[in-house]
Amino acid sequence: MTDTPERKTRVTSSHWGAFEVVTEGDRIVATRPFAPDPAPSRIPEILPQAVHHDTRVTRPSVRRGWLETRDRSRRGQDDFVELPWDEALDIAASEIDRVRTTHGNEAIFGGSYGWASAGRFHHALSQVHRFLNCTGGYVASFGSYSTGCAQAIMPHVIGVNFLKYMYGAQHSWRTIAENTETLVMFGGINPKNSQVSMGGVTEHETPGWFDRFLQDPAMRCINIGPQRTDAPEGCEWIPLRPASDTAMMLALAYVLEDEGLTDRAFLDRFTTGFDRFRPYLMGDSDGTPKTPEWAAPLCEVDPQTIRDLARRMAATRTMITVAWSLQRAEHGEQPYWMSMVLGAMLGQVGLPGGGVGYGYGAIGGVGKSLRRLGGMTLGQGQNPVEHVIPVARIADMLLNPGQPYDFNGRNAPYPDIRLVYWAGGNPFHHHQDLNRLQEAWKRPETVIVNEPWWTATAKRADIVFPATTPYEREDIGRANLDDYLFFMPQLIPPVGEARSDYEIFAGLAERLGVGERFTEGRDADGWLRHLYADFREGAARAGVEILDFDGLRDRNWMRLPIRPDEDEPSFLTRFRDDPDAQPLATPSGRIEIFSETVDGFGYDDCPGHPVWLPPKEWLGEAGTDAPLHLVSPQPGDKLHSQMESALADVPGARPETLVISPSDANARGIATGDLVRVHNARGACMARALVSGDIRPGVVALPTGAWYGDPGENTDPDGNPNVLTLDVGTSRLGQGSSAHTALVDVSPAG
Ligand SMILES: Nc1nc2c(c(=O)[nH]1)N[C@H]1C(S)=C(S)[C@@H](COP(=O)(O)OP(=O)(O)OC[C@H]3O[C@@H](n4cnc5c(=O)[nH]c(N)nc54)[C@H](O)[C@@H]3O)O[C@H]1N2
Ligand SMILES: Nc1nc2c(c(=O)[nH]1)N[C@H]1C(S)=C(S)[C@@H](COP(=O)(O)OP(=O)(O)OC[C@H]3O[C@@H](n4cnc5c(=O)[nH]c(N)nc54)[C@H](O)[C@@H]3O)O[C@H]1N2
Ligand SMILES: [Mo]
Repeated sequence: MTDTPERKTRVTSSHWGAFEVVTEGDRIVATRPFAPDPAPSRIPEILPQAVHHDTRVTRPSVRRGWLETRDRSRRGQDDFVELPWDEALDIAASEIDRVRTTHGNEAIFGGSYGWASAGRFHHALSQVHRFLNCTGGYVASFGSYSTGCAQAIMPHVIGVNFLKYMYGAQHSWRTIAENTETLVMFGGINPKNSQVSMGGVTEHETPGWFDRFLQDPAMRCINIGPQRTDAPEGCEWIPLRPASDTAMMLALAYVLEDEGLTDRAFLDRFTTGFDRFRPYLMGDSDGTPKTPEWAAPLCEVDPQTIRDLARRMAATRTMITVAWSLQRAEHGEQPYWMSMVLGAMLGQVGLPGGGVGYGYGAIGGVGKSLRRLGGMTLGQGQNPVEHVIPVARIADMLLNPGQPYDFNGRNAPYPDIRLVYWAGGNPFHHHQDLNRLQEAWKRPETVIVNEPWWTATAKRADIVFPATTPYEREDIGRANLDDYLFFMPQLIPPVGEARSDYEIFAGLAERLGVGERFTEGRDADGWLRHLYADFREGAARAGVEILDFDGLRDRNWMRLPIRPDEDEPSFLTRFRDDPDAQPLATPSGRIEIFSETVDGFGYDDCPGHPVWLPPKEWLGEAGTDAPLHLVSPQPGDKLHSQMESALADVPGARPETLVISPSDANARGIATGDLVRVHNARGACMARALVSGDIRPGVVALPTGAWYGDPGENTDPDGNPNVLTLDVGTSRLGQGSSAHTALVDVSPAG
């Protein structure tokens, strides 16, 4: 008898969209595009290799030094002892119990940031937070590496939760296509980044919309930033020094004011504080008028270009868009606030196709016009511990227990963390200044990680539980910014002894005496049906009929009829229609050009109105030891560090590619394909050079996503830019990540 494994093709969903998966018996052998997607991502092509890669964690593993002597110093350099599940769960549960009884739950950090995988129930972050809440709570984290700074500053300016604004109140692509004449994109809009979206993006629309914009003779699309490739081919490009956008925006504002192009009526009716800002803009308060000639040496954009652009912006329907990257830098609050001030001065906020928008292109869902359906979220319960740190301040917290820090008007001491639990993220890829994090990581007594792969973080943990990938368990795929619904079938059995995060936490909860509280008596299937029934009821109330659970399981996926024929007016449109009846939720009820609240915090790094503040590291102050500005954008071929081990196997793929301008490359004798060393005082990594005229001289770009080499290695071999980046908060207000603030040099290697 010959054993031919059965071949099956099924659809699943992921952060980068839906795709077909071909299995043969226990193995994933291929993936294929999902037919309804007009521009499918190629990210899943590497999946078969990644899922079965020998870097999978296959058994519960405990670090030898920790097991034997509770050593803290050798994280990342030690070997691991594999243990049976019961034994490993016993050890982890008694350690959690020891820490919470000895030091209280304030000594447990469960902020556990990361993208994990798509799927509503097996969402690792919800699982770890729910579990820790059941055990008495944990120190949590606020915001994200993506938009933490914007989430802190923008409510002061427009009185709304930033994410709500971005996902619910911005113009749709269609509105832009029909109305916008000038699209001014600070940091570009990159279809490469809109390949992904939290929880999934099924129809990738961004490239299609740009095809339409670029064919429209009445529309101009202008990318302002260090790289031409940040916007689709065919867009205009104004090369600009990184971190100088606020200077450019101020100069645009100056031209409007100087030439009588400011919309005074709009400012009077819909904003507050222009009178406090104007003296700074015109130079009355500091003797420096923010003219194009003032801005030119800062941003290295010709004054005439700035004047022409300001005039065109005032004369046409103009939409300003700002990439998230601009606030992922020191003083990232300023370009965000200033862009809204500029939009207000143009008087087009709330008009179709006018005003200001954030994060178009950052992820696939921004600009999709859809009716919202709530639900299908696993309840996380209540966290009895109140302390929440800004997410990107993790190393500061571990290094400075008990030390006070500022955050958005609050001053509090950092908690004293003894135990770190991480599930669904990879801080040794995502955090800044990894050599510093490596030092901070020696502080906690215990680090527990759930991970499918031996990532740089798993290697630096004390207890590692092997987690399944979404292909090894059943789930429901559904994202708020998407109009599809998926049953995500279990495609293969768990690799090795992997268990879902849910099973892992259920095992720990039981040992800690809160099993029933965590599971509520349901198994995974019970939870899926429970969450789905809730969602289906909510959808029915909203007039949307969907298949029942078993129907969806049979059909694998369905499209949801939630695309409206016409866009609903956003809150800014309603505000514009009647600012007295529909005020903003700011203290003044209006757009705050000057904020008494922010001013009252007394922060010199984020005063009461937007100002030009150079960051610690930028081209304006580059010395000879580090003369180049490093930007570290998102990788085009994957999501962050996910599936890194399989991608790294592709011949020539590692180290990562560093884009460098012809003049900077020539000055160093570097050609395309050469191995180079990228370095500064914080660290060094290898990279492979790509010499390109699409990047501004003085700037180099190295994408994020490589893992981080072993401790003791002088130079990271794979090209993780975070050995070079600066680990400081954006300001005392936002305390976001400053990943795009870094000066480096590049040298030929070998
Ligand atoms: N220099 C620089 N650094 C940056 C950025 C930058 O622009 N420049 N960007 C920052 C931003 S915006 C972000 S969002 C972060 C991203 O940083 P992360 O979100 O931490 O990156 P990922 O690689 O997506 O990490 C997710 C991890 O979860 C694991 N995982 C997947 N599914 C599951 C699961 O079901 N269970 C468990 N337990 N684990 C699972 C994956 O294997 C992976 O290791 O990086 C930040 N870092
Ligand atoms: N394929 C893929 N797509 C992704 C991700 C991924 O991992 N892979 N990650 C997703 C996540 S978590 C996020 S948060 C978003 C991030 O979305 P963004 O923040 O928009 O993306 P980045 O790639 O960090 O940066 C975009 C560009 O900003 C430019 N830039 C840097 N500094 C400056 C500056 O000071 N001024 C100007 N004008 N431009 C500047 C750089 O040239 C860079 O290429 O992307 C998402 N999309
Ligand atoms: Mo992000």
